[in-house]
Amino acid sequence: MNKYGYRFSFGPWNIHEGADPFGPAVRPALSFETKLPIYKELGFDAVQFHDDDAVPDLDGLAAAQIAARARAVRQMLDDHGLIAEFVAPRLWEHPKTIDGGYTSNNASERAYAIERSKKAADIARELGCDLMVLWLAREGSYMREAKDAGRAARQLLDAINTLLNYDKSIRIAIEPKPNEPMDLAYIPTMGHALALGFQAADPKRVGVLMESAHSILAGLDPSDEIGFAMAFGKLWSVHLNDQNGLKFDQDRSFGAVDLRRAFNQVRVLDANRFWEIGIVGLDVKAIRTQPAELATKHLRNSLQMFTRLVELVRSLDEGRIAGLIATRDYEELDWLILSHLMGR
Ligand code: 3MF
Ligand code: MG
Repeated sequence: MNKYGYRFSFGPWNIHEGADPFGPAVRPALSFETKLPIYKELGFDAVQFHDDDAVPDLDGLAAAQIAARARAVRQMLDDHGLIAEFVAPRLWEHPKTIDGGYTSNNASERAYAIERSKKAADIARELGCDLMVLWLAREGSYMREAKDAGRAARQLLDAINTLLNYDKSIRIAIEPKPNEPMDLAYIPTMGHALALGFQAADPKRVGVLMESAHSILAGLDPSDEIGFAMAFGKLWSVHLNDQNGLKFDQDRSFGAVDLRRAFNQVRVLDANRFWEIGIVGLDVKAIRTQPAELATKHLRNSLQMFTRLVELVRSLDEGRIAGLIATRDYEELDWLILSHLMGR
């Protein structure tokens, strides 16, 4: 926890080997055990999990084996003074998810996606957390005519209802993203995610996770996406990072591309007391050129950036801002914010 009461998290995938679609790994893989001590060293409090980050090869395991392995991971977390923030079913790597999970055109593949998600809920329970994140990676299309967007929306709702019914205490946070790996995803924005959640059988247990890069890729402003979700008490987690325009999902360090955009995300989180609601997740990746022994600085930078921006947010002259709004002097407001970010 930082001095302002915020807690921080990342996933084991955020310390990674640097492979990209055009080249192999450039850094050695670290085991989960090796990554764990790094959390506290860098000032983090919580771990985000894919189901198979916690229980590798879970497809071949029986329920009791999955539970036993998850309990062992819980013990490792306890030993390091860490908690689990959420578990996300990884529905985009298995051969049965090539055409999507819940919205696959094949019934047995859809059934696989549901069974796999139930296992993720079981793992979350064993890890002592009640939050499941659904990044709906392949729930979309490359070929408009191959799927049906309306049917897909109903299938996604059915899947969410099935999970809410399977585990009566799980909460689900949908993580929207407009593209990549799919050409077009069915739940591209906060608005789509919230609309789906409000239709659910138990809407109180469905919220959202906002990822900065995903909002930017959708052509939207992340702070407005945060504000929209928080207006309805629905922002339960964030993946703060940064993104240089409309290209591949970069997962750059928070604030590395657009400082003012990062500042505004922190400002709306802080105004809505996010520290009382959730954990600040940083879904950032070291750039491929970073040497292995220096490949956690993106996490340090992102956490420090958040804390420094909280300080800037709280030292803003809010009275002066209100005055400039009253006189509609938005150019002076522009200058006030820019001067503040530049330190004078
Ligand atoms: C993809 C993502 C994912 C999700 C993760 C947890 C690998 O763009 O952001 O990171 O955050 O699967 O939901
Ligand atoms: Mg993410």
